[in-house]
Amino acid sequence: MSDEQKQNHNWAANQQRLWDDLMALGELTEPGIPYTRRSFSEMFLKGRDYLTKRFEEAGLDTFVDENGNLIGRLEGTDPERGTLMIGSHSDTVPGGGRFDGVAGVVAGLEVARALKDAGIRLKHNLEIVDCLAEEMSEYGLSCIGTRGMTGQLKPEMLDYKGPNEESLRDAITRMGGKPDAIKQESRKDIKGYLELHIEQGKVLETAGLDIGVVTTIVGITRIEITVKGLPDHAGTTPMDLRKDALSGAVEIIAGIRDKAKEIAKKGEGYFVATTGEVTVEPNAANVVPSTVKLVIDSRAQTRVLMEEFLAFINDVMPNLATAQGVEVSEVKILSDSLHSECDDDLSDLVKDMSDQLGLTSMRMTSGAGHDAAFFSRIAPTAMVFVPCKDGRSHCPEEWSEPEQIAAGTAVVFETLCKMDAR
Ligand code: HGY
Ligand code: MN
Ligand code: MN
Repeated sequence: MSDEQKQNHNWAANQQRLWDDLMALGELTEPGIPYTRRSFSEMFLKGRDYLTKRFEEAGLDTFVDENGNLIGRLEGTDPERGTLMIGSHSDTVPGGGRFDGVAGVVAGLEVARALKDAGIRLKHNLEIVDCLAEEMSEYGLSCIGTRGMTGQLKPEMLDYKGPNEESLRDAITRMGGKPDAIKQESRKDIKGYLELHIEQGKVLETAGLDIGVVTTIVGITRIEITVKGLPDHAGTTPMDLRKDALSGAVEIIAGIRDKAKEIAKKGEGYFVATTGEVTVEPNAANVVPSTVKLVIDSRAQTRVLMEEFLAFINDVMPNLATAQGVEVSEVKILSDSLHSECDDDLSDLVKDMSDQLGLTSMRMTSGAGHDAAFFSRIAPTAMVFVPCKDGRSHCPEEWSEPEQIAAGTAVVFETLCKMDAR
């Protein structure tokens, strides 16, 4: 981005308005844990209240749909054409940042305001969406609102349990949704979906580029592994007589790490796997661990790579525990989403609009999951990445510059106007 563009660009987006909303939302975080607004929490609802007010001020007809998504809608001059959607998510990971997700929601809001400022009424209906629970939630599922809107939230998922044994069904109700009205088929009126998101990696920053045009969004498979041992006195149980579940779990964690490195090194596509959650029972220093639950987050650019990893989980991983004298008592697939492809034609449009605005760009894969992955299965979908500082994300250091967000928003604005004219 040229210095001249940084100073006085004539993009549609009002940079200061965007930035003020982002920083105000960043203040809505659990006390002492920057920046945390977990889905289904009271703090999340505070963020929803802020967005609702701003949506209404922008003249959007604002409501929560049956899936728990917050939607701001502008009827088009020719509603029969269907709906164009700009969305992302306002929930965060624990100790997350101020940009992941919420930058995309605020960008959509800013596009709506910029259209109003310019006196532009689209032919299509326009919906700005804050998708419920994009991040992996305490109910064992991510992208909950988007799955619902696109007919991919299976009925049995509503019985998933969260804190205090609350069902996902009740949690969605608490967010203003109507779980009994959730359909097993997608909305039919969505004719295109755009999502601005920080890259959450350092490819754009390293290459000195302004915009990432996303091609593939990795498939994500999350697996819960339970390792069973025997609780015993840590002092009186000799090493060769104990059944220490954690000793088995650490071998599994190391085995998963090594298998992921082996697959990634093949150069046949992007692959990563993380053991991000470990629960030890009874979790006391003087008790031999009886049970360990691991949650694995694995991501692959192709299904072939994911199948290779799943074969390792099924055929090799249990032996790592038995070698330590304990056993894997359960392997549960929490979610299994295929990789998804953004729409070529719409992505070409994003690239053309970036060029037209004098912004540099490249096509790239997303190692992060996004709401766009679910929309891509039901409507033409494109993602606009903007750089983030040092590629950091899912941490308080997450940062992107005001003009970087404004540039991405301008690309979304111009792309939307072209989509509407088609
Ligand atoms: O985990 C992810 O990829 C996304 O940030 N939810
Ligand atoms: Mn995230
Ligand atoms: Mn995100």
